[in-house]
Amino acid sequence: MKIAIVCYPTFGGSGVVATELGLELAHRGHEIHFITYRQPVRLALLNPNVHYHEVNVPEYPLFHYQPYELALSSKLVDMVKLYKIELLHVHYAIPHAYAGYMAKQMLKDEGIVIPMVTTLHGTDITLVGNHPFYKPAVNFSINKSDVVTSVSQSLKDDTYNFFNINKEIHVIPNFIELDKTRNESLISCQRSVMAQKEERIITHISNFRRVKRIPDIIKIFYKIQEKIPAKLMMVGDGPEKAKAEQLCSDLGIADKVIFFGNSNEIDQILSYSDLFLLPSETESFGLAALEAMAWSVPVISSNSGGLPEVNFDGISGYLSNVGDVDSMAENALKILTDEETLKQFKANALHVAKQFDIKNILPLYENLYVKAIKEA
Ligand code: GMT
Repeated sequence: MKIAIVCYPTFGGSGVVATELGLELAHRGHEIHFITYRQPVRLALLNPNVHYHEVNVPEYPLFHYQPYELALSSKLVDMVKLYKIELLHVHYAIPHAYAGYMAKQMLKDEGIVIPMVTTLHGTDITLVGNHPFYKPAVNFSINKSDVVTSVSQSLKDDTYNFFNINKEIHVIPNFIELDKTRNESLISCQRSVMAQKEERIITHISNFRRVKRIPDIIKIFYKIQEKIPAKLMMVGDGPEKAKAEQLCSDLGIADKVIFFGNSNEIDQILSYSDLFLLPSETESFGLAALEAMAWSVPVISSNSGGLPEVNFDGISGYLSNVGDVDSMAENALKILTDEETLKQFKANALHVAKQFDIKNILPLYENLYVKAIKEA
């Protein structure tokens, strides 16, 4: 199939999922066209089946806001015609589903019928999309999609609750590529640069937005390091980072916390981590938790949104109520203080992650694509 993938090219989960999906589809022989405003961070172009088309929005002083949707829908029309693309898969409703619908309409005028699959990722529904300023347009573009998927049952339920949706929503969970090679000597060498042998390494990765409850992470870590030697790896960047650095300094633990900023070394950092913290206010899925589990890292998380569908309580880690930092620290210590328990949780985390192997999930998308093209 010839498929156009529209996504955000940044470090965010929706862009990562879209990119990994496109790359795996390309490996399977499909022709994939990424259409977005910058090359996605995880996109390696060394594959003849992978194309990247940049959306340019010319600056014009008259426009207070540059019209990205307009440029995107025009680019979609042009690329569909040029490459004979058969299907659009848009990740994140805002504004991609909206722009995709406009492209479909323009193409229809020229006698070209193309189906559109929209994947809902979370913040497009739970945090941003149901704002009154966006809601009618988001509702409209979801209902006008030919196929709608969501990354968890929880997000599907939220979408039906917040919007007036007359379409079936297919739950297709996010996935992970498990065939990564572990280089044990490299791992132990990098680990020794970051921490002493006896220190447990605890990690958090996100875009440091408020929804991630960054201060909770610092508070949980503070309680952990009171009981056992430990280091905290904070990976990513965003609006809450400066405050988090200040909090570490106020608590006198700045020397035990490393702020990496945005990093392309996620796999390396996870490979030597002992525990992952994700106490978010909400997560439609929690891809970062799954990425950690794929590296055998147990997860301490909140129990909101789709997190219970990924992190299994008492198995791959523990879940607590949002904001209950005492319970999260207690659970972390339960895992970290005993070598055998840690070993068991690590094995469990990997075992659970295997359920989300891309090899199991990708055919679910392929089947929907085939059906959508047939029915278009
Ligand atoms: O979590 C973020 O801040 C980024 C956001 C995004 O749109 O990229 O992530 C959302 O989509 C991810 C991929 O499906 C999910 O794993 C995240 O849970 C979801 N974030 C939220 O729901 C807050």
